[in-house]
Amino acid sequence: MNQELAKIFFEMAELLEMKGVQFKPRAFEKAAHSVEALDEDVKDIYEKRGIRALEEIPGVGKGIAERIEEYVKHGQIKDHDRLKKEMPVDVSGLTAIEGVGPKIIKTLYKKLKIKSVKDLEKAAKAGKLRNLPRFGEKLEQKILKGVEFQKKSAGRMNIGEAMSLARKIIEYLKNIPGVERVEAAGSLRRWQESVGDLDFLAISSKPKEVMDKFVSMPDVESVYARGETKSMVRLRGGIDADLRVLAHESFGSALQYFTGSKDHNIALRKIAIKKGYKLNEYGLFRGKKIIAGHDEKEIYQKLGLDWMPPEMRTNSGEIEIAQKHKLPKLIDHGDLKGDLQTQTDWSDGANSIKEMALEAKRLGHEYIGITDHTKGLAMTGGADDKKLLRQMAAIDKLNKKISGIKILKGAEVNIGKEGSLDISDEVLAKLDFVGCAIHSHFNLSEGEQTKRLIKAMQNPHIDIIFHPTTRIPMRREPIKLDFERIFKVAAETGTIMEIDAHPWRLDLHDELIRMAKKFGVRFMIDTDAHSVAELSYLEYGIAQARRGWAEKSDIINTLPLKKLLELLKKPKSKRFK
Ligand code: DGT
Ligand code: CA
Ligand code: CA
Ligand code: ZN
Repeated sequence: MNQELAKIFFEMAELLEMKGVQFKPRAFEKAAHSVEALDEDVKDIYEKRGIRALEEIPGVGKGIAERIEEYVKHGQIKDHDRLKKEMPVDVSGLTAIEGVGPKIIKTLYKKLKIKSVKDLEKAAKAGKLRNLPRFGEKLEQKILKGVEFQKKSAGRMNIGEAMSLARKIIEYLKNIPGVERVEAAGSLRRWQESVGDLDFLAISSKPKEVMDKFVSMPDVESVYARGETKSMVRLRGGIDADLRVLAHESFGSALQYFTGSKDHNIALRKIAIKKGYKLNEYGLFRGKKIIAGHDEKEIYQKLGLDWMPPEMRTNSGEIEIAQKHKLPKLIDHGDLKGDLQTQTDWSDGANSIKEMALEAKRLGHEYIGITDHTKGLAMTGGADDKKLLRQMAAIDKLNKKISGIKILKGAEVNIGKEGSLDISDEVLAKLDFVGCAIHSHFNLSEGEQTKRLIKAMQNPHIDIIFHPTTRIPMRREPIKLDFERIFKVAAETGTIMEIDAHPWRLDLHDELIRMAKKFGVRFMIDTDAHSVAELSYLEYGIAQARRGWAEKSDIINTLPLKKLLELLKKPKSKRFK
């Protein structure tokens, strides 16, 4: 229920914003972020522990808790319905398009009765947008580009959403009597940033029962096919899922086959053929005799390869180095010692510094870096020099009170159009570490954009570039950058590149991580959390790093606190030499 509810709250925030209501939109947005990232379902929280427990969710006050209660009880929220009646538009669809916000949606609806992305595309193609107040041809083109970009990823689901959905289904399947094992395969097991459908594999002594239960899960919207050993369903979340029940002796080969990628499988099959074998989802065969199938590792070994993590299986060189037994040892889940990009209620986060620190401690971190926005990002209430100094004093105080976690003083300094920073060097010098990021002027030319970022990297106080390409998966294209130059300068100046782990960032992403590593660039994996719940997102960044073949030593926040501080003390150009 969390995802549904988060979607409603996001929509209410946008609808209230359109009406020009103050403050409330931010409250709904914060609650949406918080609910979206919760482990426990709000329905369970409410049914087990009542409305009081709902109020304890960060970013959820009394008013919002009552609406959650209303939704659990009645499946709808009256205020939401009322808002929708006034403005019956597909808010989440429209706002997902780059350049389209609440104000624009309002104008589009009032002037042209545009309700959906389809309506919008039609109007833009007909040149009807440019004449609207404050629109113009440039915005019309931008919107059209946004629509096209989104079409490319239509029908796919973000990894964060897909993973939490899949985990729930796996738990459900594991609890069915007779089920011995359940695994997710496909793009999800490879931690690809977007997922087309979910592929589940199971071993069970009672396949029929598993199929019955699978097709009648509460999440199922419709059933495409129900067979003895294979079923396919449509889930309410808007994605399809397959389940196959297998015998022990072919589970490994099925897991290998259905994990893919397809290109990786085709390359493997060629190797098998060369050796005189046959490879398919039922096993590796010599003639009619099965020589491997029970275990995935065995398949690779019999083909003369080392086993490799699913994240690497893209047929982009991994097979060749597995044949030479030279696979890298990838950074692993559990290797990180802390999180160095987090926002608090000092800017646009939902929680206090203390709450964030205590949650980081609970997660087993040694340190947490607080990096609130700066004044260039005015809508977040970002800090100027003075406010940042006050925050630093507050963190010093907290560090004296709290044990078991070190709070590091940082900032997410805003990069201006020409690469200027909005905090003075004097104050930057006082922070434990400094990140900076681009949040505006996304449409500059490659030359201008590259120059802009290089200028920021050349500042001796800037330790790290946060979400370097500013892209948003399935929503916003990356800014144009000359990555060879960027990574060269990053390596020369000792500027760290972030792997932003937030599932709606993943920036740098796999391919760029692999490229940057070749230049000797170092990385940090951070959550970009804006609430305590989002501090759990590190795993998505680790997965991207693994997809980018990064090793533990490439990632700065695998260092324990003491080593990290020693590193940060050195002048940045000498850190990695
Ligand atoms: P998705 O669902 O689009 O995010 O991507 P996948 O990789 O999960 O693809 P899916 O669900 O169509 O199929 C799961 C796996 O099954 C795929 O990764 C590799 C394997 N597979 C599917 N079709 C073929 C095929 O035509 N040839 C080979 N060799 N393998 C295939
Ligand atoms: Ca799939
Ligand atoms: Ca599939
Ligand atoms: Zn923020």
